[in-house]
Amino acid sequence: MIPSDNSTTQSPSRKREGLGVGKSASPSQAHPRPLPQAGGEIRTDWTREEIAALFDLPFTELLFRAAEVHRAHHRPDEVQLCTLLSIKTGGCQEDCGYCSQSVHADSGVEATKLMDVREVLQRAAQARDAGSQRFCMGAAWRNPKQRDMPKIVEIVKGVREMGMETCMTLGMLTPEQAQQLSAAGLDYYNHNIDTGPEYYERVITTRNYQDRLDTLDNVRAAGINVCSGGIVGMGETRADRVGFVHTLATLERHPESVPVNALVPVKGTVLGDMLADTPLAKIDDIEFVRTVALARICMPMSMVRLSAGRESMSEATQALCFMAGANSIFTGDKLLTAPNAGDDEDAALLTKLGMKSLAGEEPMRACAKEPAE
Ligand code: SAM
Ligand code: DTB
Ligand code: SF4
Repeated sequence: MIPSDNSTTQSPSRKREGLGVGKSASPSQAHPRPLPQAGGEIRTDWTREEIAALFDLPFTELLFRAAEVHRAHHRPDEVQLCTLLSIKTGGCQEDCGYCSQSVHADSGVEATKLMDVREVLQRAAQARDAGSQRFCMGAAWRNPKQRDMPKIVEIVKGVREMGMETCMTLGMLTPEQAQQLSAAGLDYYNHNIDTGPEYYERVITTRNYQDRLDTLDNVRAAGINVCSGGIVGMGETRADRVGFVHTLATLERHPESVPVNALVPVKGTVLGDMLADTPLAKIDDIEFVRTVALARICMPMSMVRLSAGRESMSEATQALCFMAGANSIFTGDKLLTAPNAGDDEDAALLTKLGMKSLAGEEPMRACAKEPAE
């Protein structure tokens, strides 16, 4: 059981050679230009140059600034615990180069139908009893069909009635579908921009960056909290990581949650196969922590979720991510199809670090409730 304080409860480019097995930029040695201050001020006018300059800071300085911003808005000893469930696995028509669930991948993941409502609710109850605060449900769809919506709505209502927060990730949404989910009481919608705009088309060809941003707009307009982040370690350069943070940090309102995934390289996927046995097979730990720190500095009030890839990260790297401002994780031994760290390991790590489960409300949501002056 995770330590908790419940006192206040709450074609991929089919051109594989084009996928950017490029160089990661190395941090520059000197910083002659003045660097932006990182005092926790909420801004949506970040420039790429400012973000790049922060990225290039000496690691210790970057970590210190991120930790300062973190403390201005969050309790540094608290971590939010979320649980993931794949409610419809595999057989997805999209060609995301990282994904085991794409029909274009030869990953051995079997396609299933949408799970029965009862089974989903049973799994949610188990997660709640294990200390999880939010139940995140994913479907391997390009977009939900209208015929799927009644069942999805029933699931959202059922999980909420159990006292858990709900999050869904179902692919692209029309404005009408977003409204339907909002009316059902959905708390969060996860839809990742995945990477910077320039690298995006090297990873996915069946939809474009603007499609992702349009869905985020539809979710926002429907009044659902936005969860949007991406994946580090897909062979992108540091400039692409700057573009990724820049896109999120310049949205009209920052996402309430920003998942930062480390690529889980899956055999049979374009990226898993392409990066295997190359120096880019695993993202450099320090570069990953830098990306987390940047997300924290540029989006001070958002929950930054240390997402996929934790099972292959050392305790020390995860601890650095928490120092850099990560304050949310997925618990349990499985993500959607890939393995996760597991409750026992997480409980041991959080105990070792003296961290506990988030007890209060998320800053961005608490802030949204304050009456306007
Ligand atoms: N089909 C929906 C969509 O793509 O929006 C929802 C499910 S999809 C699996 C959710 C997110 O998981 C993706 O946007 C991607 O960022 C992340 N993801 C998928 N496979 C991954 C992998 N192998 N490693 C890291 N993150 C991954
Ligand atoms: C997110 O950014 N990470 C989660 C969640 N949103 C849905 C998904 C991670 C998937 C990892 C690969 C898998 O399990 O297949
Ligand atoms: Fe489909 Fe989502 Fe996987 Fe892309 S990431 S192939 S949209 S399930």
